[in-house]
Amino acid sequence: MRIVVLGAPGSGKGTQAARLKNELGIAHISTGDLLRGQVAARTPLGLKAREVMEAGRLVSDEIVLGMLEERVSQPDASKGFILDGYPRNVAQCVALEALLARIGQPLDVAILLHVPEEMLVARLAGRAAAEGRTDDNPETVRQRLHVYEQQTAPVAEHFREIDALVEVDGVGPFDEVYARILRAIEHNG
Ligand code: B4P
Repeated sequence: MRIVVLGAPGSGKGTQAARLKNELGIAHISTGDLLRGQVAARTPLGLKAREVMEAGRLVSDEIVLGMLEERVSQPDASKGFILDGYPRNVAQCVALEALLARIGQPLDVAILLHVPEEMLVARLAGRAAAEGRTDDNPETVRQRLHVYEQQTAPVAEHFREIDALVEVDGVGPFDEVYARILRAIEHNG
């Protein structure tokens, strides 16, 4: 099964995708985690990505696609995967469709998590306090939300047009949101 999880920063993509991975026994591929891994390892790619991430902008499509292609070719992704944080703009959406066609693994469903902006800001402030992620400061969060509206929201529209989009209310306790996602997959996957 191939699932895309879409939503604004702080909507719960990473949180819920990690749980889905255990339930469905497929790989969880987070482009944010892959990039943070490169930053932590101080690779040339990570050094380039770090500044962009700290400014709340998107890392170049070419870099992210290269990482993704490498990741989906690993054995644990052969039965399927949950994509968390990809695609994030229309060009990445086109690249993803070409990649999935090439590897013969078509998309089953795209899940869009809805959370009001004031709640997103509060969640990310909570994570900044708890984990100290450098891109969770208020100024960067504002920029990330802007990038989401401008560049990522059109991706959801694309999935809606091809009848692959399922919208889920992302407000509420973790377990409740998770149950809604499982129901959405059962009915649409
Ligand atoms: P990501 O790692 O994708 O960061 P994110 O959008 O904040 O989502 P994340 O999954 O971490 O958070 P979640 O909503 O689960 O991207 C970071 C940066 O990497 C980007 O800004 C960009 O620079 C770069 N990047 C990544 N992918 C890229 C791509 N494809 N192309 C280019 N650049 C890319 O959770 C957030 C918080 O909310 C957590 O603290 C969580 O505990 C809390 N939360 C979740 N669900 C909740 C609930 N139901 N109730 C209360 N709190 C909840």
